[in-house]
Amino acid sequence: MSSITYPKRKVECLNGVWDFSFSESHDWNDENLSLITYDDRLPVPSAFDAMPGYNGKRGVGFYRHAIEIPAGSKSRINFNAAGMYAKVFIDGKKVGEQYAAYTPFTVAVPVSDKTERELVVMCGNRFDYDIYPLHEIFFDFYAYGGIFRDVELQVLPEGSLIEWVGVDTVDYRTGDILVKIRGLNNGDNFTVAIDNQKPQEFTASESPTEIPLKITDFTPWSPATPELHTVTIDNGVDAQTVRFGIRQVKAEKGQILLNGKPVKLLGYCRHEAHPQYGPALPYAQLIADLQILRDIGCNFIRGSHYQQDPRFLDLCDELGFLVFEESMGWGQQVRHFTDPKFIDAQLAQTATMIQTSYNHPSVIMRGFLNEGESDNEESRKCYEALINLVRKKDPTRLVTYASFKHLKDLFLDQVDVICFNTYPAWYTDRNIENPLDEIVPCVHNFIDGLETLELGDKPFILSEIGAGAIYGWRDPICSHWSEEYQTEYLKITCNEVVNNNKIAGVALWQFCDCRTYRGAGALGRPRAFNNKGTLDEYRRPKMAYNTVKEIFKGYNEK
Ligand code: ADA
Repeated sequence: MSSITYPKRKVECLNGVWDFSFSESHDWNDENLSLITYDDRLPVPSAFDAMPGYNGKRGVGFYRHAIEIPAGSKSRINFNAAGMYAKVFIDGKKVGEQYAAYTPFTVAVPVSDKTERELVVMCGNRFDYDIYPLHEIFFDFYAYGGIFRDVELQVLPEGSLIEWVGVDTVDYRTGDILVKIRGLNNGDNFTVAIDNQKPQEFTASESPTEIPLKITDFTPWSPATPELHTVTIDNGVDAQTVRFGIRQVKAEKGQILLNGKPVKLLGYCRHEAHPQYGPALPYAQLIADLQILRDIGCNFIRGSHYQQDPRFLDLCDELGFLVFEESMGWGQQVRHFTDPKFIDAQLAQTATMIQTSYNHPSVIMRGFLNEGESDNEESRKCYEALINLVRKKDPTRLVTYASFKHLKDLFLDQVDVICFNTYPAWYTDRNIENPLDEIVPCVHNFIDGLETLELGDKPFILSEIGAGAIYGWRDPICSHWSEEYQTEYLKITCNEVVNNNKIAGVALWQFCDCRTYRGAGALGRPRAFNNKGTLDEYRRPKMAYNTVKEIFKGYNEK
């Protein structure tokens, strides 16, 4: 089931085949839709530029769909993601827009006495910093356009709505939880029901309303026991059921503790990507990816480099994976971190991410700004704003970001977990004959350096490390790009991770190959793919698969 349901709203999934039109030249500011000719049909969800008719094209895609809403009813449409940016129109009138590709958004449908309504979503995929400062041409993952994730129509009841429900574990040993509710007004009567038990009655006295409760019969959520519960809030008019798990995550003495016990995080960075679908992955693919990760012996996924599909997080909750969730960012610099437009967009997408994934027990840590210029004093304001935002919005998760400035990073003292992205033995001096010898000393140098900086008490994670291999490229001299080299590389890395108790975890770069830059940007990316996957883009295992599996499984069986 979906982890959020609305028992008193009429909910309709709008996924299906919609009318479609594409224009390479349409001006993004031109909101007159009357001249658009819908000469094609496309699935929703889809990335239109991953579809055969529009592969690689940049411009504006128009998706159109007829919807039925009872006359005079209030309603809204939830989009789980649309890229790179989108405007939504009902009956030709703009009702909302979104400038954050992987971030959900909602539009209110203007009430009408007509039942038949026309929904048009305009999706732009041209790079333009002024329109969309969050995504740049230099990012090492392909920027698609389209309606990437599920679309849902909700016909709303008349009266006040339960807008949001969040559940905090207060004590994983006793089952004490805190239920937070947004949308209730002072004096409103409402009920709270845990799982399928009898509802208890309450009266709201503040906003957000906070209700302490105790679950009596439970096993704390963990990868081995992914037990889930539900809470239903009902104010007589509207109701919302959310799913949660009882668990606590803490950083202590260099370790990550899940329900009081140290856990070593073993896993991969994963893009939501497939050559045929771009980021609009079919449900079966999400499940297949998790089956593969489980087969390798992983308990950990870094959702690189943007908010993941809520269906994927639902599955992580159900199957027992631990997730490092991050908002979109890739290698941004001081010029971004000093631009109020960028900062505002960054804070907004991160705040939405936190609100959306609040009840997923799988999400144990949150980050942002992958590989930003975090060794520069001028970046401080932006980093601190994000760190404070994440802590304030959700004090129950760990705060981090993936740094490639390593020991020169200026903000490590402010995070709960130190995450370094590093590529010893890959991006290295061409005069080194045995680059693989660099891996272990590089990792030890970080650990020693963190001790010297008096940061040794914070858990340390290798949030990226890896080597490229072209699927099927075997080479007796074990050169760069060969499956042999990647296998050796990951063998050394994984052995170090499982045997070194100063390493709290690893997110190997990366789960599977994925499409990246086109043009000269791809010079270091054969096939225009990032080839550091342990599987290729069709999820065919490379030679390293069994090596990583043997090491992770060996560790898990200890
Ligand atoms: C970076 C980045 C990844 C990828 C990787 C690589 O660390 O965070 O997205 O680009 O490098 O393959 O070089």
